Amino acid sequence: MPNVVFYYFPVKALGEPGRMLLAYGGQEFDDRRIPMEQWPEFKPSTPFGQMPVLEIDGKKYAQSTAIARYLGRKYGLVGKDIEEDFEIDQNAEFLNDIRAKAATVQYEADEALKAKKHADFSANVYPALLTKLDEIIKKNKGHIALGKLTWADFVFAGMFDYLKVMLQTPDLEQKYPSFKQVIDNVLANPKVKAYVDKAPETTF
Ligand SMILES: N[C@@H](CCC(=O)N[C@@H](CS)C(=O)NCC(=O)O)C(=O)O
Repeated sequence: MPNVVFYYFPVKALGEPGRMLLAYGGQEFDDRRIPMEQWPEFKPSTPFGQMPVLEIDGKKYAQSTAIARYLGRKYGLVGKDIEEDFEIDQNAEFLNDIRAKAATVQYEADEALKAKKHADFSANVYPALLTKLDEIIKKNKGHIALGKLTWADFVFAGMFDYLKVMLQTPDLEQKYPSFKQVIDNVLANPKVKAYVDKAPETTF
């Protein structure tokens, strides 16, 4: 078995999809959670000055979506042809769009402006995006694409708590029960469930 190290901050956010996919693949890995105070020293050793980073036998792989797609290919969580793969990519990009929109609010430094932006996005931006996502998941019977388990389900399930924090909606799965279906479908895999059960508890 290759020597695998997964580097990320001590949170789920963009790191959890990769960790869950490694667990799905039955790949043992060193789950290296870099504390913020060690980050400045570690940062220059990463391909883009960012985490997550997946290291396999000394070779470093970066960008969370590329990592998820790579592991998805490795473990058969893909489509049967390039058209099906396109559907996974397209819907995974849509998840990234939602995350990116919410991040513009979450990382606004000015608290008053952040509150204003949140109110605006909650009224005018998030509802259409979340309704569209709900439709996609319902059409795909509890999955992000292709009506079956793919790596995009792991992207969603892994970053779900992060999304809830950024959307400031702790009851997101109550509002959209289909979202919970995706998470349940990922956790239905015993290896993923075992990883999640023993992983350090973090809020997002
Ligand atoms: N496009 C990148 C974004 C990665 C990213 O933004 N990582 C953040 C943590 S979520 C980071 O490393 N921040 C520290 C920094 O930029 O110094 C990906 O999807 O992996």
